[in-house]
Amino acid sequence: MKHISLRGTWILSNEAHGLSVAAELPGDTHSALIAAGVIADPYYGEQEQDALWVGQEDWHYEREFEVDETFLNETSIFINIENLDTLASIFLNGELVAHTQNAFVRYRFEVKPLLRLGENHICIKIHSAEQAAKKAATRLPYNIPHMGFPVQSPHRNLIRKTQCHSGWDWGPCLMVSGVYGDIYLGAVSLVRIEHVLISQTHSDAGVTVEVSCEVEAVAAGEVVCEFTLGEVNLKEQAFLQIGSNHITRTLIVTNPRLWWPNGYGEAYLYDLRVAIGTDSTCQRVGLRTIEVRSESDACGRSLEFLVNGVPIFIKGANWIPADALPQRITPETINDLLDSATHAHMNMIRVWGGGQYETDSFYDLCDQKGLLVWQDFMFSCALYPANSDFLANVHLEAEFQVKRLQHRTCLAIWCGNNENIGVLMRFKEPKANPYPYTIDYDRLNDGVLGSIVRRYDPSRMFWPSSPCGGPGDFSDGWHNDSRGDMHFWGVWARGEPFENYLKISPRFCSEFGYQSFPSLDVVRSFTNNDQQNVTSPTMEYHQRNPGGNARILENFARYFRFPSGFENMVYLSQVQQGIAIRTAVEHFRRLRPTCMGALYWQLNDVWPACSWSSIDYGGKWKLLHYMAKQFYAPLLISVTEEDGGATGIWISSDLLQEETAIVTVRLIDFSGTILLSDAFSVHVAAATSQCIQTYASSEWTSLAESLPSTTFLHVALKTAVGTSENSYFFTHYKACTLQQSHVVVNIACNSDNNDNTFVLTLTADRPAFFVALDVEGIRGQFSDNVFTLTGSEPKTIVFTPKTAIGLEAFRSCLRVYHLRDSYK
Ligand code: BMA
Repeated sequence: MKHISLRGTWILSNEAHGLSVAAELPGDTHSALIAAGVIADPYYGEQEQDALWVGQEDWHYEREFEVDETFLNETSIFINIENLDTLASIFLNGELVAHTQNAFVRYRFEVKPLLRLGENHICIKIHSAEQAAKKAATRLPYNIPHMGFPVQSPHRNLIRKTQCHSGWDWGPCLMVSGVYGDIYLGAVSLVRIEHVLISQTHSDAGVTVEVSCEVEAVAAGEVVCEFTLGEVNLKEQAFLQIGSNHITRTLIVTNPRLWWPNGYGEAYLYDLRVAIGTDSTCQRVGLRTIEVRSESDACGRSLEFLVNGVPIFIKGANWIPADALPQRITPETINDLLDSATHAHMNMIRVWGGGQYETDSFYDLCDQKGLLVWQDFMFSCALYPANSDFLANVHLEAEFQVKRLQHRTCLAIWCGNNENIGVLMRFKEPKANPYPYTIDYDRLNDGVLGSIVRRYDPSRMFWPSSPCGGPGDFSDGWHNDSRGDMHFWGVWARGEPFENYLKISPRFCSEFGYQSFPSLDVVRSFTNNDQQNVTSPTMEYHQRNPGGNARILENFARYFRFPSGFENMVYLSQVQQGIAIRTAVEHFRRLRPTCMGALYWQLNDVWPACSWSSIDYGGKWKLLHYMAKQFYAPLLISVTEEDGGATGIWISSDLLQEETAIVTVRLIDFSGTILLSDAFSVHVAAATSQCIQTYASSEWTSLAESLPSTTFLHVALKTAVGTSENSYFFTHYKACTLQQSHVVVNIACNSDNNDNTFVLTLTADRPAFFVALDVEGIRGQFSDNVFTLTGSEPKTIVFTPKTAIGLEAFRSCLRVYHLRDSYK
């Protein structure tokens, strides 16, 4: 296929404002206007307000390009545009090519008759999605509501664009437009490959891979088809008719190297090359089976993922777009975020339905890193129309995305939407008149999305909604934890205590979250000094969940002595967030196999803000992310109060083999005196959770007067393949008589291999809790963070900077926080 790229610099203009600026495509309007100095950075202060007008306007992108004779001589020339956002009219040399109305479709239009030799002109006129949505709302026979947010563009549910562009409870309202994917002209005289779909059948004889190609032929005739999968190769002739053709061939891989999710083995990928006539594609494909089990059982109805027949306890987080400005999303930012996910032992990412079907590089990286993907269709927190135009539009989108992603090794499940069953009964309109809304819901959900999955990807589960009880189950998944997947928001949204996580028993918890303030350097990126206070206008402006900052402070009062100063508030908010999510995850893991998954809300941020994320905007790990690395580790030791008041020591193992572990249990008072020390060896069964030891409360109370407020329990587990440590308090932190502890850090450059890492040795004269290290302004990661220094033994931590830095610069930026130090 011949190719003319239309990537590069275009002119972006707006007639009404007499504006004309240079703009990159792929790219978005707002990024171009920021670069040209027309609008200020909307992430700083409250400057988003000064950018709201941009989404209310129409914008034109245009440029010239050259076409030569050999290109023009081809039989068919088409324009390929991916992620054109959203309502646009494309003109070539002044002639209309087509109108578009869906940002999630790859458009390919024949343009040969409109092209000329030499210079050509292309113009993409983008109509304001915000204006179009308002207009569409006036034409509805009945109102179709959506959840609203503090700064928002209305009626986003009537337009097929990334729903969170219109504002969310963690994101700005930036109604961007532009083209975010590839844009080029392709020329062929025979065929172009539209899609390659695969199916795998595993047996003792090997893996049979059926490769099915959808091919568009511009001329009839014989072509050579070549299929190569690893070492297996097949070359044959095929006859093509003009128009759409399907070519299906079967390849058998004997002795396959299987693909495994992160933590279970290698994510091995084979190259699958398909060449048909003059067009060819290459995909990377892993050989594995994925089964989603949802079966009635004594507890209700399960939700469980099995890879290669092995039940996987799912550990992960919810993914939102990597940036509110699409132009800033690069393969590097995605790689960095997904690396952070795997380093915290995650094995699944949920691509949440209020965002976007992700870029090819996102799925490439998930395939490579062994990250399973829970893929929502892009519908969220709203009801949607089901008139024939809307359904036809959604049909195009779903068919394209299912065919595009079907071959992905990482793709584990298709899910119809985020929380739309829940909102069906929340809005006043469907409450008053449920029929049209319920029928509309089903027509779009099962009628279009479900049917398309069944047709083009029949081996994968279509899960109607998240949360839901399972296919065909319309019960209230929000409050019933016995079936399917659950979104548990009692602790954040209803202000319930963290202990309430221990009262639920989900089969699979696909959302639960707790907010924190962003890290100090991130706060400093969007505020001036005067605003660095948790109730300042800017800090409240960057909090989109009404009352969110107050909720964070409310729990300081519930659990902690009140922190002094802004820095300690930021620190404690991140510790508190980590404790909340850790409480839930430890419990969910102890519930295995009743519960088989935990995806916390949310991994990342679209802009610098107060939110539920574990990774700050820009990629810095919040303390929650370091704690996730601990609570998602394959071997986890945890402590809980058993029924009857005894203290139970638990080990949760995701390992597929048994291990022998040495467990130590120490009761230590806050001055550092060890009151009890137990060490024993235990047999840790594979892939299970077990209570390995209990202590009656009388055992403790005989050792210390006023035990709950003067002591803590430190537990540790050591095996040949890993370690885990935990500290357990008998009462709320604020009731504990913590003693001031002096933490000393010794820093050395790692001279071993000249790799510019720093080795920190920390000691403390008394126990110090939630010890957290921060280097403001320096990008990089600590090998561990947020830990207890018992006072008896030192701790060694390695810091790996992203870019080389000197010892003195590192030392001067290092700050050490711990709980007793957070208050006067
Ligand atoms: C969820 C999500 C999002 C939202 C989050 C926090 O349930 O699905 O819509 O951002 O809660 O409120």
